[in-house]
Amino acid sequence: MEPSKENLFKYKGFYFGVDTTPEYLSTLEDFEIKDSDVFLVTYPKSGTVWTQNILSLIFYEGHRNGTENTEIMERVPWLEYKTSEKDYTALPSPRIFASHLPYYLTPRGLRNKRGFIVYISRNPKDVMVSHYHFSKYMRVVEEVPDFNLFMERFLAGKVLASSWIDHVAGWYSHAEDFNILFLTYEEMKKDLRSAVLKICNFVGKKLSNEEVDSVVRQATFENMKKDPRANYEHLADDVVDKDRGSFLRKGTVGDWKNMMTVAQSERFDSVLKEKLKTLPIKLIWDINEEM
Ligand code: PPS
Repeated sequence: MEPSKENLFKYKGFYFGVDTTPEYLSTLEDFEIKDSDVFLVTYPKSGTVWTQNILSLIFYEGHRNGTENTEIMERVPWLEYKTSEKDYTALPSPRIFASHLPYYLTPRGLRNKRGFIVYISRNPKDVMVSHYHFSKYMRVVEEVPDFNLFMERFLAGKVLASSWIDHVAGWYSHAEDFNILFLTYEEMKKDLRSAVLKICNFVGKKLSNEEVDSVVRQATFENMKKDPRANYEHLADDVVDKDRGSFLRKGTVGDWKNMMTVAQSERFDSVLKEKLKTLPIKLIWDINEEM
């Protein structure tokens, strides 16, 4: 079953949501990169909003101390989903962008090691389950109510951002072309402070211990859930169905076990098994697992 054309279109072999256009995407190759630019890159449902919030807290004192009430989407806008009136060249430096792009569609400047890329990955069963729930909440994402069918779509890469394994393996295998920091959702969950410090060191941002504490405190799942900006509560009713979910849902490692049957999990493993061996990271499927 093919994805609905009302929700997704393919550009250079990769599925995009319909809130961008092939014309705009074709300009991104030449999108001018500044050395100070920071790009947060993820496969969907891997901790994007979480890390957008962290980057905003790291870079903006007014966010950290609550004196400014700017939407996180304003501070860390989407590269490939740009509404026409925004002028990205006019953003203050360092500019921070979020993106789901595969490595091969990124601006050429990034591939010349300019700017900073923070790439977050998450175990694909949790990614898939999170995406499945998200499709009920987000109106622009096609809802496939039958979970089995959704899983087959996910495994075939017929979802937003195409195949999970191609995305993650693509970025890892081309790491040498980029100035890139890899983190996982699971390590952020296990030790958020260390993850925040790694990001600060990578982007060269010096914060005091108290400032780091403040970032960490405001980036926990519980506190983000209470923060309307971090939970994206400004989204309009024609974009999201607030009766059927929220951006921050459970925020745990291993929630797939509550959704997938043993047979589904085995089917998932059998499709990805060989390709997973090529990844240079150990995937964490349960929070009690050794990292
Ligand atoms: S999107 O649509 O691609 O931008 O989604 P994304 O933000 O990448 O992923 C959403 C999942 O991330 C969880 N999340 C968090 N987990 C732990 N701690 C914090 N602070 C946090 N913030 C967001 C969010 O709950 C989604 O995961 P699930 O499993 O659905 O809860």
